[in-house]
Amino acid sequence: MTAFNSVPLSRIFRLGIFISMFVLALLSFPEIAQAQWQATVGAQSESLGRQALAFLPNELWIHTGDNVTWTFDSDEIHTVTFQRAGQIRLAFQVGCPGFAADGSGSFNGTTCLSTPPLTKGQSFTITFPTAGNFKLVCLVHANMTGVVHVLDPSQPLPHQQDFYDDQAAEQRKSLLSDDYGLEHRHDSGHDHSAMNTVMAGIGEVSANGGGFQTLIVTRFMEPTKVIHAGETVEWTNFDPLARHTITFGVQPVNPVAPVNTTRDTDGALHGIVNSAADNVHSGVLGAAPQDQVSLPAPPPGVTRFRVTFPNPGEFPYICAIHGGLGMKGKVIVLP
Ligand SMILES: [Cu+2]
Repeated sequence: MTAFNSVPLSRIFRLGIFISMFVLALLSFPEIAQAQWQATVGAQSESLGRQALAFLPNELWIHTGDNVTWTFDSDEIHTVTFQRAGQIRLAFQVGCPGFAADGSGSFNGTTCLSTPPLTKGQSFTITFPTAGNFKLVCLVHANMTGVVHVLDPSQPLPHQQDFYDDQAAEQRKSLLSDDYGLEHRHDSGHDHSAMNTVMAGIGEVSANGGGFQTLIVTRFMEPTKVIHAGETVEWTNFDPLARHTITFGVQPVNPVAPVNTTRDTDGALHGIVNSAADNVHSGVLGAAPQDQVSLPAPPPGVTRFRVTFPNPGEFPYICAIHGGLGMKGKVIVLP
């Protein structure tokens, strides 16, 4: 029988010496251990209504042979993806094509590497055996990029892990803070006195030395709208990146195509909700991508959706893409 107090002091002392020698060995030969770096993917407010679409931080300097572990921290999905130079970008459902499995992989610039779409609590580790500057992207969100500078071990690294931890915390705070005043912005260029308007999402894209980081607000800014029978509500998407829908009734499997709508002369889509049993769906709202050299010019996107309510009642709706993050609203129609 061994009791707690029967461990001899000499044994504890020997253990102490052993640990000291081990620590000394680590300090004396730092180049033996391949460094293990940490970064975060995504961040969110407590309500989930603000999502930082960002690698935190989005720029790292490491040595060849080092690993980077990216830990995901949002309910919104993201990928960690390194494409070959010049590779055509594929849909996030497709991957590179294909996804790296089992939580780890290696990237040397010649073969694309992508995680599947991952969420809060999951992580993925990538080894970089070859020197170079490698762009990091999320396949789900266009304006979410970063870079990993992989240097030869003979070159000094500018920062330690502490620096990156501080930078990640700073970037997270800056993206999720209220500094933008986004929720207080108004559609001043569009002021029909007869129109009841709701902002359907807003966001902000920013850039730094590592690439692009984006904040999206996955909320209807006036989630409960009170109107009178016969009136029309108009929703406008103000987000430069995220697409949203206004969906009454059944959520369609494919959110892209509108359901039970007609097109107004200015291009906005329009539905009529007579009763809570009606299915009316905007399809995805958002500005068209910008014209780019050597690519065909896209037509204007559908940014506005109107619904007319002939009858009194309460009509809940949801964004079919971000409902899981709490992007929901209600129209109360008084007689
Ligand atoms: Cu949405």
